[in-house]
Amino acid sequence: MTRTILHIGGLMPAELAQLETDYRVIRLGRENDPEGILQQYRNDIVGIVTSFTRRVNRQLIEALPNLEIICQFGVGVDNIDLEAARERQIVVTNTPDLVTNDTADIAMALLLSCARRVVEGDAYVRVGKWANGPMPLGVSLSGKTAGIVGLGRIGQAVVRRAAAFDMKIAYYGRQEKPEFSYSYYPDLGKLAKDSDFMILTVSGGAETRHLVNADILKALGPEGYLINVARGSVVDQEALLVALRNQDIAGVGLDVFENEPQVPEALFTMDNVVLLPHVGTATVETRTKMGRLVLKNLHAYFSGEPLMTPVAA
Ligand code: 8YV
Repeated sequence: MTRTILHIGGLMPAELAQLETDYRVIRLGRENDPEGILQQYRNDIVGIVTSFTRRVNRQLIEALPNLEIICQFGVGVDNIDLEAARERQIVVTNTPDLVTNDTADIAMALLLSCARRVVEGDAYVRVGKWANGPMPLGVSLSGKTAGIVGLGRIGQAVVRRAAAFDMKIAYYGRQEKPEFSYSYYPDLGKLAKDSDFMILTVSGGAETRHLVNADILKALGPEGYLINVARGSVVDQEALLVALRNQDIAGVGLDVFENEPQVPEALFTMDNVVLLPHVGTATVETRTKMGRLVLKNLHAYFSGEPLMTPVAA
């Protein structure tokens, strides 16, 4: 029997083609009438493949009475209503570990871009400003404090990179991690105050929503930079715009936004801002591995084998 999988998001073309070889796949993004197609196949769909920008909410889960597994193409699962899945004993998988290094690289790219004005410098040369004189100076990374918010897998990978740039390391998290000797701050405001660069690598979701608010940004201060490779929801975006306008902080490097792919236009005209379109995992190698892991999880589940990377229920 060919099983029916609802594809909502994620996967590179080769893995999507493989999915279509192995299963009957409903590609929601290609349907003119997604509601109608869901209605038509609601009893057949046993699995969902999705990615961060696509919501798998309670309404969708409840509309699919035979849904058994949701496979996330990514590590963060804050787009999935885990509670609704748990109630129905629907299995959820994600793609941890694979995404760690590339995401940490993007954190460093943003860090360097902000501190050394890389993006601004590129534009400076291209528009011919250089001939009229040098551009404004940047700031050094070495000797500065990187304040990591969330010392999980990605946070630790950022730490390794920041340490190689001779930065001091401090971190905030729910709990101290005694296996690391970096300075632990149970108070985010204090970490912000002592950080030159505050780097967000914490998970998204209700628990971390607007963790970085106006007070935290004030504490970061006019010489502090904010780097976000976590989730847009972690930062109060309105408060961030105010802080940038008032020069309460020195600058910001963002790979993620509150309502992707919408980005507040106010950011487009600010110099002290570097913007990326959520590319933390956007390399051929990583996206391919993520897709293969999605396929492996699906295969394991339907073969009755242990899942590769289940999300804890
Ligand atoms: C996205 C991510 O899933 O891993 C995560 O949590 O945010 C990313 O890998 C990716 O952009 C695919 O949508």
